[in-house]
Amino acid sequence: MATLQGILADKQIKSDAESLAVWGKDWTNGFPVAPSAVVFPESNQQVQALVEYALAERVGLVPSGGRTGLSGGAVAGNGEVVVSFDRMNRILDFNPQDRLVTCQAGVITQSLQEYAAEQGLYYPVDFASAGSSQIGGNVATNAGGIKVIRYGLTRDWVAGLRVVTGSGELLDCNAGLVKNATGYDMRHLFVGSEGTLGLICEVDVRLAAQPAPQMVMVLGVPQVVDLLNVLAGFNQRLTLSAFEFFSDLALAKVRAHRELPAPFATPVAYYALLEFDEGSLDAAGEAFEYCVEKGWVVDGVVSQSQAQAAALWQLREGISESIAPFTPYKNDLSVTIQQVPEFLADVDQFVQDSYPDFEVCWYGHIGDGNLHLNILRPQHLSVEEFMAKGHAMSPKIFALVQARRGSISAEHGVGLLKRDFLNYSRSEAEIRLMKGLKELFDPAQILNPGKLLKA
Ligand code: S2G
Ligand code: ZN
Repeated sequence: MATLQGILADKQIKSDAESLAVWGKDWTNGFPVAPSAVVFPESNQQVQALVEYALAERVGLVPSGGRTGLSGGAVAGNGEVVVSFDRMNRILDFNPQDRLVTCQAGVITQSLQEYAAEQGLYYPVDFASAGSSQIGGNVATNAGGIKVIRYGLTRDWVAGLRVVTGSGELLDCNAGLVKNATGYDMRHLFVGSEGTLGLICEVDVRLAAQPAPQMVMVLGVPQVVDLLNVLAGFNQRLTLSAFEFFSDLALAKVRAHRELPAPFATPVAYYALLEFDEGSLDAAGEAFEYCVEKGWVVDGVVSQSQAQAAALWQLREGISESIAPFTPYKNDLSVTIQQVPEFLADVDQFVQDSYPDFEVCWYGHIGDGNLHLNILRPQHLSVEEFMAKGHAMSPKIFALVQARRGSISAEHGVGLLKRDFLNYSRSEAEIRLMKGLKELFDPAQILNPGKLLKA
């Protein structure tokens, strides 16, 4: 019989109750947590040996990075072995000519951002959990965040991967090449696969040139439909690095939680947060005047320093943490940009009609069509009662998404939370083909079993 002790040192294996509870979950609530062990490999070869062990013992493996996931993608609820990449956290190489940095999967996103800056370059994927998330998990979920409208998603910066498949093979995908026309690009199969096709061990990350110093503007937008008019008004005049939005309720929660001042005095239903190069300040001023003349914007503020830019960003990036005490029922939806206003109004109306006592907290990356719908738990409902109502609500919201050919999970992944609703965004044919790929890359179904696809 194979044993974990035969593969790893004792310090690399944990099975005490506290460790199982900590490493057996992510930021998602409501799913059972019951791994059989947590292991901390230190090399690609040890990851391969763990797959051999799992095949021999017929036990599932759940890959675990920063454990910041929001769809239950890193939850181990059925005796699986959690494979944590915490000890595979080194930057292995940097190549200035190719602007390539090779990271082990456990490198913290913020550490990569800082390393890039030290080399005079820039890693442009950023989001609130960057201080905890790991690059391997970012690749496994194709993490998006707040700079997507200018720099794209994680996928756009992955130049190569070393991945161990469910058969124990170590694949070296693309090796950092810019051009490589030699058949199917396996790299892009693993990006967004949520650990179900392979265990990501190393990532070749391409870096960008450092941007100019950025400025932040927060605008008051009374009508949700005008958010997209404001986006168009600014896009016509300058290049935006970010275009985020949040509702007055979201702002109220962040201000209360972090004791922050309002961006300006005028009360308004929606806020847009924009970021741009400081050299575009005049163009931004013209866009602002144009939007005010059109009646789309009623007030605004622009950062006068990097400190104030960071303070304004807190109003957006602090939302998730500030509403967490209300155990929100989360949805992470996307439609094409031009559909956003009508879609948002449709969902808002549905929730108000069906659940008038629910507070709806809207925020997100509206510049790329991604809306975070967080419904706050009323005090009179228990978490279980509220989650049950949320699950009952989801199919109706997903039907509104489906009608617009949108996504029921824009950036947080499918995991366990959205698995049973995949058909609202993917066709039967696509789901069948995804299951075929799963059988090809993980024939024994040991990799993150039950996630993303129903067995
Ligand atoms: C955001 C963070 C997670 C959430 O703030 O953009 O992706 O939905 C989210 O609270
Ligand atoms: Zn987001």
